[in-house]
Amino acid sequence: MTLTVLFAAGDAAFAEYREPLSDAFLHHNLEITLVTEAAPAEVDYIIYSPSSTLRDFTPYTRCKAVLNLWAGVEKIVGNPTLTQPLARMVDPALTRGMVEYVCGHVLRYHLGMDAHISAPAGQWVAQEPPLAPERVVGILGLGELGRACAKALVGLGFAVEGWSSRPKTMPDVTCHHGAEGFNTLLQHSDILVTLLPLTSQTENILDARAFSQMRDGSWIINPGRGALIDDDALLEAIGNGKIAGATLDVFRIEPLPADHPFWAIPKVTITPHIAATTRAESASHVIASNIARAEAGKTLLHKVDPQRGY
Ligand code: NDP
Ligand code: OXD
Repeated sequence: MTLTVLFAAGDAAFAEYREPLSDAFLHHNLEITLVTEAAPAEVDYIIYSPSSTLRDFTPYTRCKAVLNLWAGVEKIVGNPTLTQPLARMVDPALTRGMVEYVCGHVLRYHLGMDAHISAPAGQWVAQEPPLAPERVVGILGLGELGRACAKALVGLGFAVEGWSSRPKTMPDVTCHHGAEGFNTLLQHSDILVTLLPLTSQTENILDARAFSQMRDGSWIINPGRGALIDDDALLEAIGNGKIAGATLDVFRIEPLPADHPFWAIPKVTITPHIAATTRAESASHVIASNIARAEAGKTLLHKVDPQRGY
């Protein structure tokens, strides 16, 4: 039977995805008509990204699943018209990208690289950074991405601690959970990485109270979501030296408006939501294999729990 798959992720993405998706469908023995427009009642699956104009899922009565091209689902999970199962993107290439981004920025702060990069010519100031085991990297969120980053940082020798909603165990990682665990992680971390989804529970989780618990001169790396951080509280914490530097990849408004104060602060490094991009070839295989699973009557992988919001 031929399935109709609606690509609702924007025209630019369609140009990028059309061929890799067709190859992946073939690879998974799926007969699929891939379209950007269709009568809603004839659509079997929807491939979605927040750049889509699709907001009302009600008419898609035959649709068996909505497959998000993004790992984060905060822009769709609360849609009251979405009654179809939602799967988010979990992809080895995306995970690898995040591991590289996080390790790169952790090493930059750990080694104090900025001091050398921006040192005036002729300035010969030798510093001895601590070695990795003396440096605690705290990771908020021990999901697909947080766990992979934790493992890589352990491999580099860092003392890694993590925090999640439910209790977890991980080799060589001190795992915390709950409100008390959150405070402990903040108090221990020299470098704090935020890899939480944005939900009503996590919005503004890094606020003035949280910053006040952190070590003096600690660093923050946020590739999670902009609204995890209270921007004003971060500006204040940087201003008073509590936070020595922040690398931010995600923002409440993207692109970050030109007049946002973050742009003017040298201690803030801004990257344009590139920590881990979804790459068409690998993501297409994830989508195709999930459709193949659903068609074989198996449960969808990476299904979002609407109650939890991630
Ligand atoms: P997962 O859903 O796999 O993991 C989420 C983790 O956060 C889990 O460990 C979960 O705990 C924890 N968590 C959620 N809510 C809470 C809470 N209230 N208190 C404590 N812990 C909580 O997500 P991923 O690792 O795949 O992705 C994380 C986020 O990274 C995405 O939601 C997205 O926002 C961001 N992202 C950013 C990208 C970029 O380029 N900047 C690219 C991709 C993703 P538990 O395990 O107990 O459920
Ligand atoms: C995200 C993504 O969720 O790029 O940020 O997948």
